[in-house]
Amino acid sequence: MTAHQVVTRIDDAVAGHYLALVADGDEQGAAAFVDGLLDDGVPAQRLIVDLIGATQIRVGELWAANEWSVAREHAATAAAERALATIAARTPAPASPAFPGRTRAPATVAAPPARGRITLACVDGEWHGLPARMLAELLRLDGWRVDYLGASVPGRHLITHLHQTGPDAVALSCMIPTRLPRAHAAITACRAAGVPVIAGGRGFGPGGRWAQPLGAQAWAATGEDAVTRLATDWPPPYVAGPLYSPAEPLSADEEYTHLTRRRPELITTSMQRLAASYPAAHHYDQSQAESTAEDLGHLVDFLAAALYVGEPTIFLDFTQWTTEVLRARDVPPNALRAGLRLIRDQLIDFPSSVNLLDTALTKIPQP
Ligand code: B12
Repeated sequence: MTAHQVVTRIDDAVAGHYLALVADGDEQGAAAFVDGLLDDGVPAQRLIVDLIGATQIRVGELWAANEWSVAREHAATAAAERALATIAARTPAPASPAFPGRTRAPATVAAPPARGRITLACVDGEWHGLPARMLAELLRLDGWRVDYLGASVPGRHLITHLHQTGPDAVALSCMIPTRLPRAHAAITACRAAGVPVIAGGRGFGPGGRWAQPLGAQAWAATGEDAVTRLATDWPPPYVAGPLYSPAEPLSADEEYTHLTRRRPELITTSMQRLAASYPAAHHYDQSQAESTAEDLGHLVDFLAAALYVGEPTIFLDFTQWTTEVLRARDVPPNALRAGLRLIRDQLIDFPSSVNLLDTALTKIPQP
């Protein structure tokens, strides 16, 4: 594709060219390409959703299939962030009070009326910052003043920020269900501070099924849905009553607490016993041992989240996905099986945990 070809929509050639740029970690190239597409008249929203977002999902598939290293994924994500920043720089900003009439950037899009102020944050421990950044730009384009707080925002800092800025809404992003307990705490605190919460991100489950039980007043599947919801149906009606009322109210609460408290010990003991049940681990180098310990940590975290929400699929989907990720890296299913058994053996007095671990074990393919 040459620079002077005029592009009006995002087709395979455009997507392929952009993927090649981010695959090469070419931040400048990705930014310049997006800049050119804006010049051609492709709407910023389409670039954010159909180009940057769709490519990021493809990046994830390439990483999961072991075609890309984590470093290459990080470089691609950095290039995507630069591309988003380019779009932001081309978006009209409010006039600066110090220089009335001067905007911070040349206005290439007609400024929509201001809708209000919104705080956007990723839940504590949630490092998937890009989807939230995409949402921030979509909301900005729709006329919101967005305070984007970024990845992993501790709940107490979020609340301090709310008191300082008095927003009309909080948008809370959670991409992995292991962060749901923290999301629950943050939502509860935001509501106590009198600010309604819209939740989003795939961590809230299919159809956002855990958003409302955890107290969020609204949920949206995509950034564009969130824009519509906030523009047409906000603030949501006040609903009194308990914030958490799932069908099975925190039935495994005690097990969850135990798991989270004993997390370090569960991992250390599993690592000490691993070679006895999975002999290949005898020859692990430092980095293999570290990533195994990290994987065990994820297993414990997903197990804990499944217990917290009372939803087995959180754990079972993760073990299925991990089986595939390990397979792509030539790690046989027996390694995962050994890890699950080692955790199980330490939780023998905890029936919900044992039940979940046993179910996961039956689903791992036999050698
Ligand atoms: C890039 C990436 C990473 C990067 C993140 C870099 C960054 N700065 O963002 C890194 C390497 C850090 C990472 C780490 C991990 N990741 Co990751 N990651 C991804 C990946 C490939 C892309 C995420 C992304 O940007 N998607 C693009 C956007 C467009 O996706 P989207 O969901 O459609 O976004 C929209 C909505 O979610 C919504 N939305 C998002 N937030 C909000 C908020 C509100 C309020 C609203 C209304 C809407 C909304 O709007 C967005 C725009 O339309 C996804 C796979 C995927 N398919 O998404 C996995 C994925 C999210 N990761 C996953 C996992 C498991 C992990 C790790 C645990 C992996 C590991 N073993 O180490 C760690 C956990 C880190 C942590 N604690 O946060 C899983 C989560 C599984 C699950 N749901 O159970 C996924 C889904 C991969 C998979 N299984 O297929 N990851």
